[in-house]
Amino acid sequence: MTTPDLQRISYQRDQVTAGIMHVGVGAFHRAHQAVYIDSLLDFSSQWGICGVNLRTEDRPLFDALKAQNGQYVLKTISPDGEVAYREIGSIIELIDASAAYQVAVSRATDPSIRIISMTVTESGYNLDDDNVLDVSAKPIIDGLASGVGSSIYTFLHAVIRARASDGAGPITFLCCDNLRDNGGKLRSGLLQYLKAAGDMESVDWMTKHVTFPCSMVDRITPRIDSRHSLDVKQRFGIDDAVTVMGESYIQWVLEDHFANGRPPFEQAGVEIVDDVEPYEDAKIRVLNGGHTILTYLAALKGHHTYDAGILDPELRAFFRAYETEEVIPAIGESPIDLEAYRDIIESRFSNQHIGDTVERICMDGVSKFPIFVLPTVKGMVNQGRIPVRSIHGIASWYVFMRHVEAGRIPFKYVDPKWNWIAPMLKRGQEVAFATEPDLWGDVPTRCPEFVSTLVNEIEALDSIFSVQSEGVAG
Ligand code: CS2
Repeated sequence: MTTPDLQRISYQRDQVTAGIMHVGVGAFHRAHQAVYIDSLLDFSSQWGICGVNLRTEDRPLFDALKAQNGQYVLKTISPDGEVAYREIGSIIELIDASAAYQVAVSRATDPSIRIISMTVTESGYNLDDDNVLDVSAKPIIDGLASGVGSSIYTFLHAVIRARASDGAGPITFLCCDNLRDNGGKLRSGLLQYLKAAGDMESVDWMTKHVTFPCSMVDRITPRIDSRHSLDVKQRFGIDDAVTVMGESYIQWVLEDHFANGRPPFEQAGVEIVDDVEPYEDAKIRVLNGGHTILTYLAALKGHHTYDAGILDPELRAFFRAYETEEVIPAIGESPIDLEAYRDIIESRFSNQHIGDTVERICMDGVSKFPIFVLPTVKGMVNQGRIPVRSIHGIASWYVFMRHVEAGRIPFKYVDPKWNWIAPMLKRGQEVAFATEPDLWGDVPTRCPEFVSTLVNEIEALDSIFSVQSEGVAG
């Protein structure tokens, strides 16, 4: 096998200035937005990225990125195994706000920063199904009390106040997380936060000077380990502790709603559209929903990687049935060819070369089901149908969590809302889980069969995967 070349940075990095501040420079950002911006810097040097970290637990990664001056190697792999390596240099500044909050806020107040974008995960917005902000969530309580902290709202609040007092000019807040109507959700969450803080001046400034474009982001970005750093070292002699890997596929669809200019995104292949909604809706339901519905069954069957899960004939048939019989009919009319879209996603999911783990996709189920799966459930119920495939997937998540409690899952299930969901896993609490409005909205009241079918499915899967009753304290 010939060694693929490393595509080197072709612009003058020292000439680049930051026009975007990005909060959350994790693997997804570095394999997605930072790559698009990197492509633009050849001819548009004022749109470099200033990366910001808000979370103390992310400091090690952030420090490692900083030690490399924000530069790293991206590896991509196509479903047929074609590999490419590229150097990415678009993150030109890094500020750890978890250690130096005011430094980040005052940098955001520089008029040259015209966009603040973010990837803080679905659970980072603390919104329920009706977009109501959970003011009892710890990061929100802490932020409201002290004016600093890990919540994105606390940071944006500080930025608004500083920009308003400095006359720094309008700004765009760009959400790049997998939420439907992500711009609208960020706006709504921030507005509620400012009101909870009693800061009506900031509400007024935000209303006049901030826009919140919606966006759809897409690239499967597996977690990687030290083997990849070794690979980069051996091939190219580069010490890279924060190298990233993604599938070759990449997509970014953006609403053209920027308060103070924007990069010429089109030139890097970003799709600029008037209405992102059909794209983000399809992506969240078909791709993220497809991931979520299958991953717990894959874990219960002992698969380590997601491709192994979807290549399991039983699980593949289930995936296709879920998409074809429930997701696509629930979406209904769409400008997108949903069957073709499903097939592309199925082929991406089957990529055996990227080793995307079941562990990564399992994490954070409490936040994911209401966003990724509930719209399909609701769509089916609206059509008077019982979403049996969705229910099967939901039951598998529940049984999976019982296995987590019983110590039978060979990886750590990470869910920021574990303490909230754990009591519902006890024997006899199945109905409480199946009727929980924070998970299933009004579906249980509108469709009692949802509850009874879910409880039966849990029982059936419990016996197939035979959790011993003593494993879960009753
Ligand atoms: C995944 C996403 O976390 C998940 O559940 O579905 O991370 C997915 O890989 C990305 O959204 C792909 O764009």
